[in-house]
Amino acid sequence: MMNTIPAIQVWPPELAERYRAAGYWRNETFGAWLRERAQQHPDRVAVVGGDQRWTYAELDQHASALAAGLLRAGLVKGDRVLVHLPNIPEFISVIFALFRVGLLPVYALPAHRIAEIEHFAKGAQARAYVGVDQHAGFDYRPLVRELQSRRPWVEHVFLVGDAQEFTPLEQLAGHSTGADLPASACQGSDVAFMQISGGSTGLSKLIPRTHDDYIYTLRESARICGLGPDSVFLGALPIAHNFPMSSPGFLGALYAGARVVLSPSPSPDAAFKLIEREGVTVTSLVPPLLLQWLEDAARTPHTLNTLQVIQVGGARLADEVAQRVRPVLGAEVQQVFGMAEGLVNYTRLGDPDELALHTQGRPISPADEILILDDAGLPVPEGEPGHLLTRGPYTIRAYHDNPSANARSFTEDGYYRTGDVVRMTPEGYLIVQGRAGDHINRAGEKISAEEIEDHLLAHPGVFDAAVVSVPDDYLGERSCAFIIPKGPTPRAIELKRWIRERGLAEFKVPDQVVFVDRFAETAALKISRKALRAELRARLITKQAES
Ligand code: AMP
Ligand code: DBH
Repeated sequence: MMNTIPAIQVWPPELAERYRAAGYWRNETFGAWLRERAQQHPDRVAVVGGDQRWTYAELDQHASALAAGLLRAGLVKGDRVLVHLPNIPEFISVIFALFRVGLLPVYALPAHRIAEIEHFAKGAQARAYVGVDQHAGFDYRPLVRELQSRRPWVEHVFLVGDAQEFTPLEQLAGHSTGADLPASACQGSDVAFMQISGGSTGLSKLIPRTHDDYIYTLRESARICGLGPDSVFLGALPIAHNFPMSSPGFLGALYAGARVVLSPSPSPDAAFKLIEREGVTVTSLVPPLLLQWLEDAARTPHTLNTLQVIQVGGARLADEVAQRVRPVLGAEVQQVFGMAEGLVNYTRLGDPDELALHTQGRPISPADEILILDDAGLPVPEGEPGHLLTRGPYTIRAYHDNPSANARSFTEDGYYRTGDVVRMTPEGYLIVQGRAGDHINRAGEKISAEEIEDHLLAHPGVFDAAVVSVPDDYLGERSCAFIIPKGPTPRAIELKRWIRERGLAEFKVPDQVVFVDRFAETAALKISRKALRAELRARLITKQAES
């Protein structure tokens, strides 16, 4: 079993030196800063979730005890651990336990199913899995059994709740306090964890982030978003997502010494109660959720007047919706345009409406380098739309162990091709126009057309398949699968069930299925899938407009 991270392409030494000299990278580590906070303000509440309420000292102790248990179980520094947890306090104690001893979390979303989990287990060569027995009506234990039978190197399984034949997480922490462990086994330049990409082409890719680069974004994000000891951050979206994790998210909130409140669901029902009870000041939402919140806020019995900032990101926020935030929720809207690969843009608090409501913000760092290029790779004239490329002190230089994706996604001089089409205002703010790639941004969840097509093609009744995005009033975009049947036409519902049974996350099930006899000539002529998808999408949108 390999337990070191294969060399990743990192920042060139002269750039790394510059980022250190500028004070962006401070050789801080997750394990160490949590310990510092716990020493500075041990009795301040750090995390609230379910019926648990932990102070900073308690969070630090939980993390240490779990860390000791993980080492005792035989895991060693550098091992990767799948973290497949919903919004519960254990999410936070587990990842700090892993950080403390140099084990690397690989974050999966609660919505992920066996197909995705197996893919991450393989890509990261994960030796352990941490999850829950059940959540939101889904029993994860059969998934874990299947995982171990397919990927036997996932030797260790720790579960919150009724663990059955697996190890209860509680037991892992039960034996020792971990008080003898050092605060951190790492240095700032080490990889701390792996995030997952939304998977714009093919399957999700693993994104290695270092302590130095991620902590830099936390520190700056907390500052830009005005977080301090009195802030109360609500984790409403699944906190494994990069946005509620780090922009500034629950990690930025903890870094700033604030309180983190975890909601089991982002629905207004669950969230509004917590906002009132805990005096929540800031939260992050995707646009469709914001719509729901705006709708429900009008008739909720709960008081929401502690809310100061509502951050919205993950997908384009319509200007008209942005405008309704202050009158309805009494809070300032802050647009966030980011990506797990790195670059994050914010509108700044107090920005004039022209920027706050109509742009997706500007980069965190003066060292973020932005290129906006035309199809030929030349800079567009000022203010014109083009492909966004970026590099900087917290944007990765390569995906984990994935040479072909790296060749596609990075230029020779280290720029990341975001796949987004943007234009820049004279103030240096970005407006997201759309994207060049073929993924579907379904309420902030990115779905790869290619991945779903591959699964559809495996169905015996499918001759060919093309998956496209369609504008949707509520979701922003929904997915539509065009299918050329083979033999008798299968029913749409059967193809949807097929996708579910292949063990894919529910959000990847096509929202709409359209059967066609053939694709246009372009496909027969072997013009790219991209052109085909564009053509089908245009046809569908025209039809939608006519009906
Ligand atoms: P992911 O690959 O899952 O990290 O998603 C990152 C992508 O989400 C970006 O490259 C954009 O395409 C999209 N995105 C994130 N925030 C916004 C936003 N505020 N407006 C429009 N698109 C966004
Ligand atoms: O969509 C995203 O991935 C995203 C959105 C806002 C993100 O990763 C982030 C902020 O950090």
